[in-house]
Amino acid sequence: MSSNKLAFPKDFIWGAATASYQIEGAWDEDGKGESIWDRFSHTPGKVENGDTGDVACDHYRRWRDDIALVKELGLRAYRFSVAWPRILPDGRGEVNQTGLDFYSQLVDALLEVGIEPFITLYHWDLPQILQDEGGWPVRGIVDAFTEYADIVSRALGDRVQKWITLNEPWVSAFVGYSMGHHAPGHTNQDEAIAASHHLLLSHGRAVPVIRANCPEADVGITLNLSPQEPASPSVADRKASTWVDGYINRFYLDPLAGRGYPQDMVQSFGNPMEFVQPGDLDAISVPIDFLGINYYSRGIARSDEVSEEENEPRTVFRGDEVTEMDWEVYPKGLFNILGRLHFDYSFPDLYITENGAAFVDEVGPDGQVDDPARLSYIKRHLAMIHKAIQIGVPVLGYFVWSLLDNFEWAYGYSRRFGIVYVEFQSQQRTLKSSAKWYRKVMLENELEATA
Ligand code: JJW
Repeated sequence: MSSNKLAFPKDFIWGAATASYQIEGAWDEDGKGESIWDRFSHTPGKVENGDTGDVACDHYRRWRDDIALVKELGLRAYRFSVAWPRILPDGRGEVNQTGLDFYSQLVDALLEVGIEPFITLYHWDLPQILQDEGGWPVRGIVDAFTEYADIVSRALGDRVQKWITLNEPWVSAFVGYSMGHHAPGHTNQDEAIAASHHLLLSHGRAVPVIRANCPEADVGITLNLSPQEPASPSVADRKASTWVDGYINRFYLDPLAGRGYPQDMVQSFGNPMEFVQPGDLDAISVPIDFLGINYYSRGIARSDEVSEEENEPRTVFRGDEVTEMDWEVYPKGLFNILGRLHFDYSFPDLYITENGAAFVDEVGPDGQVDDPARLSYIKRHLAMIHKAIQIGVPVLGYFVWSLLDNFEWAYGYSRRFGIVYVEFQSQQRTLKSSAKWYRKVMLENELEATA
């Protein structure tokens, strides 16, 4: 066993990420409007254990302590999202200044301690009132989002330079409108496809608005990307794999890269996509300054079709190391996807805007939380990023998901992704051993890799 040091570029941006609905709580305070996640989580049967984001990590009240924590950890950057219904309780129109002030103070406090804010404008908490008009499947949402992006970038653009329009539009569109596991809980694929287009168009329209309000801005979008492999070399399994890749990855990457919608997917969906209007594809492919990547795992696709070669191997080796989400730990997938984005798609600068893992944590008798599995997960993914940088992929930064244990959507509080443990009754925060280790990595700007 040899040990070597993997040094990162000297200006590499080390961070951690959160999202408004997952940490803030205060769901109806200070003039905030209802979001689709308030409505969804308040609907019995939608979220595990009946959990809601009503209180979450109580970050809306404890934000000063949480920034002190971020400072103590030695993070260079902090990625958080703005809750649209705090800013515009009616979705558009009247601005709730108290909501804007909350984020303005947060930004000031971060800058004061030398931490760079990365703002995500939309991380799934759509104002319910806009959903009542039809939500993302209806084109009117695009103007509402552009107005919202204008208001926030006007207010914070003098101090914030890193802007992410959307987080994981595939999850917003398909998990929310087609699978129904997320808000608003619909199960209509045509709605999801229309939602997807209006999400991308909203992104494209917001980019120049943010740039106009903040000439120094770097603007990007964050996608959940997951490389797909066929379960066997059979034609049927390879077709299945191409399909899932088209569904999760290409349906977003292609239009953003100026390639238009992938025709195999348009055909397979059987949706004429008549909501795509002249000029939309140009708007969507507006040049971005960076692409954000949320990476958790790969997928292994198999066809339901019974193949002719019945004795062929039906499942490629799937590592038996999985997280509490039952997602395979597969660091190499991150290397693969980074190479593809740079060498095939020629995307500009890349940030890993999320990577991390849920594991069951136990508080020891000494009050410590030892989480070697999470530490190892993060370490091996960082090693893959280092490897990608070595071959010329411009990865500028990395954000652990998440700073804090928080509300993991349909799983409620049952899945802990934090590098900081949260005891939700007392709201006490405890650095897990992964956080202490990460602090050292950031400080030294290098990773001790064992090979
Ligand atoms: C749901 C697929 C069947 C989050 C999903 C697919 C079908 C049960 C982590 N990323 O909390 C959720 N996360 O808010 C953003 N990444 O449905 C941030 N991907 O499900 C984190 C993927 C995800 C998902 C969740």
